[in-house]
Amino acid sequence: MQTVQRQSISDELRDRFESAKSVLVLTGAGVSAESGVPTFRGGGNSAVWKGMPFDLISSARMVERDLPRVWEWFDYRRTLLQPLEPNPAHKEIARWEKLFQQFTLVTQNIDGLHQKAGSGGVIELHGNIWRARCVSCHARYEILAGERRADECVGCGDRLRPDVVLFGEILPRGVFELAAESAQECELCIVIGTSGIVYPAASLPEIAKAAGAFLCEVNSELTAVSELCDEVLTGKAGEILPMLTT
Ligand code: BV8
Repeated sequence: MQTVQRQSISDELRDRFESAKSVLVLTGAGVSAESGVPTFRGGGNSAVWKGMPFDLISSARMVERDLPRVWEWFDYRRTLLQPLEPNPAHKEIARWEKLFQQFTLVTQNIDGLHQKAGSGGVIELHGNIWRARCVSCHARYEILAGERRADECVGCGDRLRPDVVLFGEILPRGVFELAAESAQECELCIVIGTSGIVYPAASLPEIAKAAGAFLCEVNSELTAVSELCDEVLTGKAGEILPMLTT
């Protein structure tokens, strides 16, 4: 079935947005693009750093093989992120939190920009770049912008690693289950700025749809999720999302 791409909100979506009691929002790198955060895929090719594809440098294997190089990659991304601010898409989503009885925001992003925009209770599926964790006792440490980060755990002295979920690693206990529960219960699921390729995150729209939710996508291009959707809004998240409340 040909996916119909819209630039304006249908009456059906507006009605469902205004009447829904339980809403799930899933975001990916595209929601931070207008803040200046590079996405991983776009324009057909995927991010490469110093000759290494991102899903290799961001993998469990690399932590075992060369943790200092993994830190170099995440230190570089933190310096990029530090001056960046939330954009209208983040701010709009933060406003939605108060509009619904049950509102769940699930993100694949590790940039912390949803929280900076005022969103609370954000389910971070893949961790957060502003945290480190001990490889053996799993103690967590905040990394402050502009400050030198620690290498060792003050508790047990072992090495610290980025507190993010790398490829080949399972998600933190209970985090995906919490998101899947909300997907099962929501009446409206809005998928924003994700290519829908990375699992298990990409299974959340499938769970919501199978449970009878109205599935809507906001993305600047068609994705692996589009054909599953009841409504596909094509354009920039920062321009489209405010249309839902005006
Ligand atoms: C796991 C943190 C158990 C680190 C990340 C099933 C099938 C196939 C493969 C697998 C499978 N199950 C598991 C796998 C393996 C793997 C996987 O999914 N591989 C993919 C590549 C096929 N999954 C895993 O390894 C997961 N763990 O399954 O554990 C296990 C263990 C061992 C073996 C098997 C199973 C862990 C995955 C998490 C990895 N960590 N991030 C870091 O950031 O470096 S993933 C990272 O990449 C992000 O968090 C995000 O999830 C993903 C990037 O995707 P997006 O966010 O969608 O970004 P992308 O650039 O792709 O797209 C941006 C979109 O925005 C585009 O569509 C663009 O059009 C749009 N856009 C751009 N600008 C705008 C816009 N839209 C609107 N407005 C704009 N302005």
